[in-house]
Amino acid sequence: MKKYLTKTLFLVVCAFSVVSHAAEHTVKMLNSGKNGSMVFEPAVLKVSVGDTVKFEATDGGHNSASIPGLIPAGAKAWQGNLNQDIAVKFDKEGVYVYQCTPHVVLAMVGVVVVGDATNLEEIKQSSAQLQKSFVMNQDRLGTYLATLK
Ligand SMILES: [Cu+2]
Repeated sequence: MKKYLTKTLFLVVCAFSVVSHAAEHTVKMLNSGKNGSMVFEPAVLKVSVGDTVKFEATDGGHNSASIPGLIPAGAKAWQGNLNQDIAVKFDKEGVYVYQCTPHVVLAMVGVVVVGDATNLEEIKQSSAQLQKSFVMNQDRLGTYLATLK
């Protein structure tokens, strides 16, 4: 009897560890953060495939929107409204660069890495033009991308 119970308990523990729960992460949209003004925090976020990121309208006047050409091929784009939270589920691996539409010129951009940064080199090349358009914090996105391997 005791042996049976032990075995059952073992199987139950195994079953629980196999079920992986998709996590939910939060990114704040801020007028002023630890690393400057007009920032997403955390600006670089690593998640697993299937996770959800909630972009939180902590301060007003911001949104979160993916940037065409700066997400993995075939990945779903998103476009949040100003002053509103938006939850985005990430099903495709790779690097995603997103912006706050009214403040992209101030380099209010962020990076989500889903699984491995498989498209990092493409993202670095494709984002060069965008980085030139920043009138402030011109090295910000480059610094973010440099933290990835
Ligand atoms: Cu903004």
